[in-house]
Amino acid sequence: MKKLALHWKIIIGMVLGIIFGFIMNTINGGKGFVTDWIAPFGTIFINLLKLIAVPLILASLIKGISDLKDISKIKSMGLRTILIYLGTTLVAVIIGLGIVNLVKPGKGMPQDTIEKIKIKYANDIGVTDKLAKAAAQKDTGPLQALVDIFPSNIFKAFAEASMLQIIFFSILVGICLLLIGKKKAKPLVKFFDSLNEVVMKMVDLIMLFAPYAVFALLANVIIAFDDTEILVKLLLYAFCVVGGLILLIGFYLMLVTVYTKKSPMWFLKQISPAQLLAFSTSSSAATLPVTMERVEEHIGVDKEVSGFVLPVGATVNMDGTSLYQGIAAVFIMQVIWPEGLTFTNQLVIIFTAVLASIGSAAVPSAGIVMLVIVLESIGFPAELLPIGIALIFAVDRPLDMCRTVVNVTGDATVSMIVAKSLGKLHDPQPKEWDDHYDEV
Ligand code: DAS
Repeated sequence: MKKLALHWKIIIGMVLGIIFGFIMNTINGGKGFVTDWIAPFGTIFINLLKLIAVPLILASLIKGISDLKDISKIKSMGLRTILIYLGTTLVAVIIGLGIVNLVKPGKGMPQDTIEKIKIKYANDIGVTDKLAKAAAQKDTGPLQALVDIFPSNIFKAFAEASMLQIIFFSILVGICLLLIGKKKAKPLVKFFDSLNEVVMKMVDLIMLFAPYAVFALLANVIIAFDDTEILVKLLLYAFCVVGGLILLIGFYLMLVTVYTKKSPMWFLKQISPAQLLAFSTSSSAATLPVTMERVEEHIGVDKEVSGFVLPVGATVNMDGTSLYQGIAAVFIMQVIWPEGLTFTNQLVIIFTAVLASIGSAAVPSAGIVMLVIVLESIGFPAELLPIGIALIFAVDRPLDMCRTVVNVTGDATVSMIVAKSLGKLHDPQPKEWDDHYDEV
C-alpha cells in the first residue's frame, strides 16, 4: 500500500482520538484513564516541539541574515512584515464584527441559561485565573511591550522562551556577522548552518510521533466536555466564530493566489500538517517548528524570511484570535450589557483587538486573557466581567483550536507574501527525508 502522507496519518490519529475520548466518557473511570495514561503522551509531544523552537529561531534567523547580501533588506523585511500583519489583523476584526452584528447570537438568550452559566462558570478557576492574568497585564506601562523586546540576559530569554527577545538577539548576531566580514564570521556561520540542519531534522523525527500524539491530545479535549446543554445554547455564537475564521482563511487564499500566483489548494496541502498540529495543540508556539519546516521546505520561503516572519507572527500576529475577540466582545454585550453596543465602542474594539493580538501569548486560551483587556477598553462593568467570560468559557477550547489554525495559516500566508515581495520565494526542494515521513 502506498505510504500515507503525514497529514492523513495525523487526521486518522485525530479522528480516533475523538472517538476514543467519547467512548472513555461513557465508561466508568474512563476520564481518569485518559488523564493518567493517554494525555501525558500529548504533553510529551508539545514539550518536544517547544524544546526545538528556540534553537530553530536562533539558527534560521542568524543563518538567514548572515547570508544576506546587504543589511538594508532587513529593514525592508521588518517593515513589510509588521505592516502586512497589522493589515490582516484589521481585516480579521472587521470580519468578526460584521458577522456578530449581522447574526446577533447573543440576542434573546433566556435568563435561566444566563443564570445556569453564571452559577457553573463565573467562579470557575479557569475564569478567575484568566481575569487575574488580564489584571496583571493591565498594570504595565504603555511602553512595556517595547521594553520587553530587549533582553538583559539572553540565557533567561532562552529559558523563558521569550520569542521577541530571542528574535532581537538573533537579528543582532546576524547583523554583526555581516559587519565583521565573511572570513571572521565563517566559524559561527558554519555552526548556525549545521545547527539549523540538525534542528530541522529534529522536526522530522518528532513529526513521526505526531499521529499518536494528536490521538492523545484530542482524547484529552473530548473528556473535558461535560456540559452539552450549555454547549448547545452557545452553538450560534460558535458558528459565528467558525464562520468568520473560514472567511478569513478564504481571504488568505485570495492573497496567496493574487500575490504569489500559487494554487490555493497546493498551499493548503503544504501547510496542512502545521494546521492539524495547531488544531490539536491550541498553541502557535508549539506548532512553530513545524510551521517553519513546512514553509521553508515545502512552500519555498527563504530561511531569512521564514526565520523572522514566522516567530514574529507566532508572537504578535494572531488574526484568528483578533476575529474571535471582536465576536466574543459583542456577543457578551448583546447578552448582558446591551447599552454598551455603540458604534464608538465597536471602533475601540477594532483598535484594542488589533493591539491585544500583539500582546497575546501563543499558548492555549491566551485569547480569553486579552478579551478581558478588550472589554475593559470599552468600559465594560467590572462586576459583569466574570459573567461575561463565563458566557464564552464552556465552548472556548474547541474555538481556541480553530483560531490557532487560522493564526498559523495567517503567519504562513504573510511569510509567502513578504518572501515574494523580496524575491525570496522559490520552488521548494523537499529534503530526501520527506519521502521518509511525508509524501506530499
Ligand atoms: N491558542 C492561541 C495560539 O496559540 C490563540 C488563542 O488563544 O486565541 O495562537
